[in-house]
Amino acid sequence: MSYTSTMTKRRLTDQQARRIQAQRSSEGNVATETGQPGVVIARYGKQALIETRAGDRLLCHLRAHLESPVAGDEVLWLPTEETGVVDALVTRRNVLQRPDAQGRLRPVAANIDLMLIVFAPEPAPQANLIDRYLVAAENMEVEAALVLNKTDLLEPEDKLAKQLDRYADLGYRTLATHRELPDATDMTALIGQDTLVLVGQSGVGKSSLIQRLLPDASIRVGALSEVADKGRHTTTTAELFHLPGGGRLIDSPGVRDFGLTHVAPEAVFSGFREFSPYSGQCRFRDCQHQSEPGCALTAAVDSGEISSERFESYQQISASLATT
Ligand SMILES: Nc1nc2c(ncn2[C@@H]2O[C@H](COP(=O)(O)OP(=O)(O)O)[C@@H](O)[C@H]2O)c(=O)[nH]1
Ligand SMILES: [Mg+2]
Ligand SMILES: [Zn+2]
Repeated sequence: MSYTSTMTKRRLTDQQARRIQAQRSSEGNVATETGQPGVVIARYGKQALIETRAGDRLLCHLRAHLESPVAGDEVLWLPTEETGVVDALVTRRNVLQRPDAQGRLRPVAANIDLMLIVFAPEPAPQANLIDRYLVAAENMEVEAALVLNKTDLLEPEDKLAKQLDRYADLGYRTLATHRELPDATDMTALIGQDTLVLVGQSGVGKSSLIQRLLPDASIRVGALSEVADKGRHTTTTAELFHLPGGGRLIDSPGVRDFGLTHVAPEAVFSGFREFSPYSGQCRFRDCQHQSEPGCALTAAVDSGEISSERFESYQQISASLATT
């Protein structure tokens, strides 16, 4: 039987991926030779919860040596006697990665349209965390938007509201919200039909935001009801949710720190989008943008074209790369 045969190539070439896309778009024509298309809802250890094209959910095993699938990944799976097995990973458009406790880079979520960076008055934002996420987003070539959450806890004249405005001035979409607001249309307008990943410090309200957008309690319980040993996995895995109006949200697990050890210094520069007009404008080609004469960036800070907060943030992130 075809489903017992193993594919020689686990990872699909772009051409194969396009073929699968084509097959998916032509009604009812499932690729029997290469398995059936599915999307990863969440990965739990050596298994992945897959949603089939028919909308069924299936906890699948993973073929050995298969690159680790994560929430948002497109896969091909094959039925087995008990459940199924993920046989191949469709080439990703992009992948959000971050280092684990041992400093190894791990995929978190794939095929993202928009990164929603959530911050709140409580817990107070870590220095530079928003900018580190923005660097990651710019380098993934994924649009980023900022959500100031828990505005019910905002003090009058709170500097976080001004910070949000500063990001809006840079051209990022922004939103201020909290969980008691009766209507979430501004959130749903932001999401549209896209696949979003929510990132931010643990405790800023990412999971609560998603719950607010999901009307049905049974969806809320979500994938975890189908997996044994829930406690251990809730804190370590990302999970994909479908919204009633279309659009998909990926909740990413809490992280204490989002290190950017895996990016090149030039990538940090290009992660600060307002710096691009000054690229290559410094007197010295190898300018470190610290206190060199003729530095175009420091001149732009002095003239107010670049905010000193962002410039400081850039310097701190750059310095953190140098020491790791
Ligand atoms: N005051 C206030 N608390 C909130 C709000 N949203 C969530 N919380 C609380 O913040 C805590 C962390 O929320 P959670 O959604 O688990 O955060 P996550 O770690 O980012 O997923 C919980 O105790 C929530 O009840 C909000 O809009 N206002
Ligand atoms: Mg959470
Ligand atoms: Zn410079």
